[in-house]
Amino acid sequence: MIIKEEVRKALESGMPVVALESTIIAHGMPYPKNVETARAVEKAIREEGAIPATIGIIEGEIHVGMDDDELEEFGKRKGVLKISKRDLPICVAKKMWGATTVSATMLVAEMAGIKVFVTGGIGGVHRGAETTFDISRDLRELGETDVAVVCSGAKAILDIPKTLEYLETEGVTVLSNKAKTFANFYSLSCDGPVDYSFDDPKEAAQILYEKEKLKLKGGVLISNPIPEEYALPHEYIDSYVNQAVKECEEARIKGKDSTPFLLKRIVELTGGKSLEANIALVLNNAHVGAQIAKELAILRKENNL
Ligand code: PSU
Ligand code: MN
Repeated sequence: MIIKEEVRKALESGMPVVALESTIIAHGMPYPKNVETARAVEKAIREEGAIPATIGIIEGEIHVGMDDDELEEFGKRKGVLKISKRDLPICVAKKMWGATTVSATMLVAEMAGIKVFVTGGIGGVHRGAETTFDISRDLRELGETDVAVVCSGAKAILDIPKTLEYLETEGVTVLSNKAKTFANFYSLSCDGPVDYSFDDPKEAAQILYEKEKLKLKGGVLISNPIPEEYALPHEYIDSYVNQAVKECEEARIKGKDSTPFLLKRIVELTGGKSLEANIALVLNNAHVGAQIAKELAILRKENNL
């Protein structure tokens, strides 16, 4: 594992570090918006006083923290693999390029000692999972790996109530930032309630800190709704999501290819509106995630954890 100097120093001195995934760059957004977003997200984290660490695999080497050229390469290179937990050893052995999903990024973040990770939306239970069994590895990883994931809920292409049920089965603590409902990715509508909401990043950090002290295995999901001015009306986006899901089935696109197909198709159907929303929510998550990482770093330092 190659930890970028700046990230290593920050970790050693107990400064706040925020992990970022590379699948959203390589498979979640089109070039060049993907690279612009990756850079803007890193900048947002720095503005809050934390250090960003984008995670990905370059020629079989796991990188924690990337420079601008590496981000660019993840954004435009052809044939970058989409890496979930099961793909990690293969990508390393074959010395290939791999973009890490939420599950693989969580694993690497935990290995590196990073406590907070920011993304757009996690993977979850797919619509029709009762027949396809398509449930993202992300949910199991949240059950097992000690990293807090700040996101705008699960991606809108999924079955949100079933995703929430699965998170409960996995024992994942779900916290919602200033909202009583689970964030609904592109929109502000409600597909499910969240039991606990917080108003201040300190509150969220306190919960992460207590969880660590109790040595409870597994992640915490921090749900952060899209800023109101960027939210898309639910009826508007849902019709396109449904159309894309239908097209995905008709084209017999399955497994790991379905999420990239759906996101791309929804960008086309909305004339780019979904992409703008996706970028806005990730950036907002970066600010909130960095604030929580900062508060957590203070608590850990004060208590010599
Ligand atoms: N969030 C986004 N865009 C993305 C993803 C998340 O805004 O592209 C990626 C994450 O890497 C997540 C993956 O882990 O989609 C889920 O893929 P799957 O449904 O195949 O598990
Ligand atoms: Mn899947």
